[in-house]
Amino acid sequence: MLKKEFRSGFVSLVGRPNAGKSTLLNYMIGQKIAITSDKPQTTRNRIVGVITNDEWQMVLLDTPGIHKPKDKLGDSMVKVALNTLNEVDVVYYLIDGSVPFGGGDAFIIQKLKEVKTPVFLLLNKIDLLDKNKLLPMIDFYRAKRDWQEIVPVSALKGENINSLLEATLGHMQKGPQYYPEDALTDQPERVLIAELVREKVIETTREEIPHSVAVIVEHMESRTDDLVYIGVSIYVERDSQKGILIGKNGDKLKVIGSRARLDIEKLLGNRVFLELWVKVKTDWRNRDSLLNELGYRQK
Ligand SMILES: Nc1nc2c(ncn2[C@@H]2O[C@H](COP(=O)(O)OP(=O)(O)OP(=O)(O)O)[C@@H](O)[C@H]2O)c(=O)[nH]1
Ligand SMILES: [Mg+2]
Repeated sequence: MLKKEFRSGFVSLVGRPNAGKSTLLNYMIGQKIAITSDKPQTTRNRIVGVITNDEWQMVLLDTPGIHKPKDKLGDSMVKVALNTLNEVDVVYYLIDGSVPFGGGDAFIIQKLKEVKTPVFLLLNKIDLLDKNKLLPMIDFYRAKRDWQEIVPVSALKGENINSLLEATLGHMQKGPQYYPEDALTDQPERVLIAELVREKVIETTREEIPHSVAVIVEHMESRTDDLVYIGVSIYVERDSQKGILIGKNGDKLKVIGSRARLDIEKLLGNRVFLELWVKVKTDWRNRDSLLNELGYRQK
């Protein structure tokens, strides 16, 4: 029997902050490779997720939420997202179906009108919706643009993701296997670890702090066969934020550390000794050299 020709392609996930892009990426990959949170602007970089089988490979690109930038980090995040639109075979434009249409989505739809790539409109979070609202909502969005597909989904519950995959496969062309068959992501282990720490900081803080935090793994070494030592710096922008993050008697930092350690141990399959330092880097979100050092793309 003749083997079918191998197919492959790229899909970019774009949308406003909090639409559920990273949740969808994790669901489709079957593992947590992107951190998620209920606070906007969680993802700061393009994150590759790979699905491979004998017949095809799909490379998904999770991107930062498109928003009105207030600093250089924000500029870079929005550019990262918009730059993917013309590089891929399919764009998934995720809408949070549980919040009203607003200027942010009007801006993205305008941008999408300028690209030739097929765009799937994904109405996400349908688990939160009254089913009677779905059809009128689909009609509302149908009038906004000529979408390749409109797919209601729940990234959190995994609803309708199989039909989404089927529809997407129709756009994969004959092509190479871009990543090894066992690759799930392009992120190095140290980045995954730093991101898990950042996720716990976002989870346990409010207002400006989640946006003011950057995390770097400084040291990582095996101390014994089953114990890895990991030293991590958490950067904030002001002394007052450092105080909040450490908390009374170091309590807050302890919570962050123990939650992060559990996730990191799961990731590495090893016991972990995690040491966290909080440091101040004034206004790092507007300083090119620091943005580069912290791994946030500048284009
Ligand atoms: N109920 C429900 N919640 C969802 C769904 N998808 C995502 N969420 C929640 O929405 C919040 C935002 O999800 P993320 O995946 O971090 O959103 P994002 O689009 O990656 O956000 P940014 O990285 O900030 O652009 C999280 O609290 C998720 O648990 C869904 O289908 N249903
Ligand atoms: Mg995200």
